[in-house]
Amino acid sequence: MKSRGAAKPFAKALFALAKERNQAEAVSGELAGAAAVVESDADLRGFFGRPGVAASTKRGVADEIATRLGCSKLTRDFLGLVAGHGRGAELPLMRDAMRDLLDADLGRVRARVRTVVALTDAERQTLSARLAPALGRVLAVRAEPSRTWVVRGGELSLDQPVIIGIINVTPDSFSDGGHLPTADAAVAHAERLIADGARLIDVGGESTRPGAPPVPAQEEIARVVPVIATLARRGIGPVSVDTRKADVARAALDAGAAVVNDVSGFSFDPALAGVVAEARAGVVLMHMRGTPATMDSLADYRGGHVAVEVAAELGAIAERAESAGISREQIVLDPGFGFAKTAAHNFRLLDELATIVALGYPVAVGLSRKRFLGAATGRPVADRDRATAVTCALAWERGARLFRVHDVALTREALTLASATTNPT
Ligand code: PMM
Repeated sequence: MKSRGAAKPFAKALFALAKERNQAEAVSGELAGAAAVVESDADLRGFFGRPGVAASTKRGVADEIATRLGCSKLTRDFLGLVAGHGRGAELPLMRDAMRDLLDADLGRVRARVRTVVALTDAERQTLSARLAPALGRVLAVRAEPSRTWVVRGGELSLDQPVIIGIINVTPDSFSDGGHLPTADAAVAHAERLIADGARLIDVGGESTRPGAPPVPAQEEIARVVPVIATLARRGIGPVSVDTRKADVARAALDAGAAVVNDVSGFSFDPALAGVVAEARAGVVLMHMRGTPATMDSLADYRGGHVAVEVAAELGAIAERAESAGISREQIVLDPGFGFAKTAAHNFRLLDELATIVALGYPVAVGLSRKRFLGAATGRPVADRDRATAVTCALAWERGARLFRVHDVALTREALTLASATTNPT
């Protein structure tokens, strides 16, 4: 059983802890505090430090606590590992293990748990000092996840999954190019997506499939603006424009768009950040490397640590966006499934999505009908909506809040189940 009531004081304790960042006492207080929340028994505060309690018992209690608090499997594993050790080893162990969690390498966490107890006090202190800021950040995100996303003219609640329905007005898009040949067909499709449960409509006029040729800005504007203007006039939306170009974004925002979705993470057109800042639009900043023409050759991540490298690059992108005058509340990050990633990278990135979520911004995922889903299921592109729905549910469990998909109805069903499981009433 998970208790919503229990999560509140736990979140508060974590938030207080995160504020103090470097304070070791607070770290041990977090574990003890969590125990007290669950059992309402002051004795449990000392539980994890008490000698004579078997490590397996401590691990069992930690797992129970984490389960009741609705923690992810990653966090449950982490608490279990930490809880199995005595008080002396607990703090440096926790911090060190947290760093490896950031690296999303549980194998290394386990190995370190076995060796870190042998470190000297000085070594532990050095490690702790180095790891404390990262730990603080992770805990702060868990304590106070973003609950809303500020878009132009309003905000979207993130308490429930946000499904972004895809409208590609391109002759050659990756999975659905050419099926909406007129603006009227695109608008009718958008109406259907909203009826199916989409809370944002993403209109794109340039294909980003691997090797796709670039589209001139005027051509892209001619494709997307009539659709966006009609949607705005008829109150269908809110609408996002999927573009890398400042001129296209400006025209789309003028026509009524509320969000800019940039697959290049502001790396294609240096003027785009200023356009978003000035319009106070929401923005989705996606990770990729190179361009659609070159990205496949850039799928190289040191030691296969794709989530860590993507998180580092996305973190830098978000920082640049904030320096350009875009507020944190306007930003959503997207790890860019299928962009400069092999099938193996995509699956690992999905499994380790918590590493991206730990950056502290709401996370969107674009899994819909992508090649790596076909690689695992053997299904052709037209038959990957079930795979999309399943992977969206897995992404929700790992902290994603926004889901860009073609088949809204099917994904909505999967996400309704996923969110009912992690947010029981
Ligand atoms: N994928 C595509 C296009 N735009 N935008 C975001 N934010 N995330 C994505 O993963 C993404 C995107 C390519 O897929 P499509 O051609 O099927 O639209």
